[in-house]
Amino acid sequence: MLRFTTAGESHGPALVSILEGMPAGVPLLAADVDTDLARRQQGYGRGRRMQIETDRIEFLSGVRAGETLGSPIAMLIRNSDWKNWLEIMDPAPRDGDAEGPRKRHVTRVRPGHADLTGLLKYDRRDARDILERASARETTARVASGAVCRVLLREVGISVGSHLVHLGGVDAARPVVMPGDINAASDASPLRTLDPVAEAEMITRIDAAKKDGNTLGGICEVVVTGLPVGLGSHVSWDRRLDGRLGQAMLSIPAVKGVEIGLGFETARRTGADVHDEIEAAPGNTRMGHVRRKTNRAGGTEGGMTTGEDLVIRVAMKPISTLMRPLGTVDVATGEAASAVAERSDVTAVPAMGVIAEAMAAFVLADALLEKFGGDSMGELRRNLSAYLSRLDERVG
Ligand code: EPS
Repeated sequence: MLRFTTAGESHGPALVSILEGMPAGVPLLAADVDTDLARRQQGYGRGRRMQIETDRIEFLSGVRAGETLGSPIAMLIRNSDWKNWLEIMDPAPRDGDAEGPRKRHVTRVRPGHADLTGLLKYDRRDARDILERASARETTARVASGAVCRVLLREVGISVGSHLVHLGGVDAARPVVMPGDINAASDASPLRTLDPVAEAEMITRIDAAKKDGNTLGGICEVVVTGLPVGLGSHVSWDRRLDGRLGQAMLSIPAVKGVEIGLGFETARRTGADVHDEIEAAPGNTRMGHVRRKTNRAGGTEGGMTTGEDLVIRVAMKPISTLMRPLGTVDVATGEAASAVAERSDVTAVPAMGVIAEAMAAFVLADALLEKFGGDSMGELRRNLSAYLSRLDERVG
């Protein structure tokens, strides 16, 4: 139904995001996308690069007079840092290239990064040929397409938010009652966390890691509200929503784990303490006039949305560029060496939450279009409303 692709190197001229399959008639402004790009750039613990960039999109296609056309939506995001990398990243050969490597070539490959495996697989000598694309800069383009998906979801009452629940060994307490607008609350925090006490301790740890030339990982929780029952399907492995969300989340650079609802904890409990009892809820059309007494499942059963909040936790490892470099091999000489120590972030977990929102928005917009179809927003709305009417007739 929906697909997107991105292109661009971290220090190249620009990033491109192309989203195909959006219905016509979705109201869309560049500002809708730029807001999410700006949110992704925030977060205590990021490096100097984020002061160089002010990410904004230019629509190249697919949008006219503030509405989508149904055609592919292409978005361009220019890299301000490109002007400092012209010589190094020039697509054309430069005089002297044949005699030796360009400046800032990388052979002291970083443990934990794509550097080494990429060099071997793609038969390159300079890890810059790998790291420029492996860079998390690419996630800017994901957030652009995800922001368009977010607008589609918003049009039918679905909202996607996130908050940081762990950083560098410190857990944030989950509020007893989640704020109605999660992002309004989490974006106000420099770490996008809803626990101010934990936030102070996390900041102390980031400062200490920076001083030590080290890096930190963490966990973000994505929460999606307003979903109708029945997105995804139990009938085939590749239509199960949990699997599709898992793939999308694990594709984010440095992400090593995903949980839905209680996740790994379900394996430690008995069935009575895992499954959510069902009760009648007359008038709750979106869920089929029932609800769960708890939401340990995190909003899916049998690979389909239940209509309860979708709760996904995403774990990110510490960034693999350390200012106090780890031991490696210099691939130019085969000798033991210290890994390259390029400018980078101490942590980017707050940004990862925004990226995880974008990936969730994409998967859910795809599942929504799969269920309700529609070349136009009007058609999608009619189909959704016919489905909800059927749910009303059935149990109401
Ligand atoms: C990154 C290294 C840093 C980060 C970058 C990801 O960039 P630079 O190499 O220019 O210092 O700031 O993240 C972004 C540019 C971004 O937009 O998120 C890396 O090596 O992955």
